[in-house]
Amino acid sequence: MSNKIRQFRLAIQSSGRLREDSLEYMGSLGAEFGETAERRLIQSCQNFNLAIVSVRHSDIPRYVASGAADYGICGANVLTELNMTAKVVTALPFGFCKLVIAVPESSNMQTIADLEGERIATAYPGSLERWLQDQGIHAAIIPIRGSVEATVELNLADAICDLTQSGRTLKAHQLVPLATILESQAVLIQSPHASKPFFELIQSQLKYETVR
Ligand code: PRT
Repeated sequence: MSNKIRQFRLAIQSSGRLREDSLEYMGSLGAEFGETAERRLIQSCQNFNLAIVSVRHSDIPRYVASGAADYGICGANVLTELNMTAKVVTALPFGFCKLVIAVPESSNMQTIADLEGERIATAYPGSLERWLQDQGIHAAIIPIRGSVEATVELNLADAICDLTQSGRTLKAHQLVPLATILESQAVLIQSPHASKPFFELIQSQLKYETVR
């Protein structure tokens, strides 16, 4: 049997809004990565017994749940979308956004009840479906992978359900928020299979660093 200690793994977004903040956060804890080899999907940390696993944001909860990654950094909204619970180690100070229903500025839809029978385009069909059920509203969900804000102008939908942060994208498409489905920020999650709590791992690696 090998005595080699298995490297711990942290799953982060491979590219997109949360990647740089996730790397910066790990840097603030003392982790060093050197030159990021963008094509390397599993990259060893230079000074910690930790590898960064770069994957699609929406896949992070599954990697962590299965134990393929010990820890992960993702938006809380993706846990809601996948209807998954995870051990949240800590909430992180980035990735702040809201999942909202938005309608055209000129629309007659002014209350949640006005969504009855309408078509709502979204990249978050799971979250939307559960919210509509809770509200007792029957609406057609149009699943779209991206550029959701354009769907109303193109008459594919009557309203949208999408993430917003500054609100500028909604405004640019003459859309206004009608309801907030959830508020989100980045969270650090831990696998039920992880053999060490996240901060214990960080502490042990820092101690090792100082005696090395
Ligand atoms: O990696 P993968 O392709 O699976 O994920 P992804 O395409 O969802 O990645 P990405 O980078 O778009 O989003 C990753 C996560 O960042 C989201 O799930 C949220 O947790 C978080 N986040 C924070 C945001 C935003 N803010 C945000 N504003 N994600 C997306 N947006 C988009 C939104 O969809 C809209 O198109 O930004 C636009 C609106 O921004 P404002 O500032 O104009 O309101």
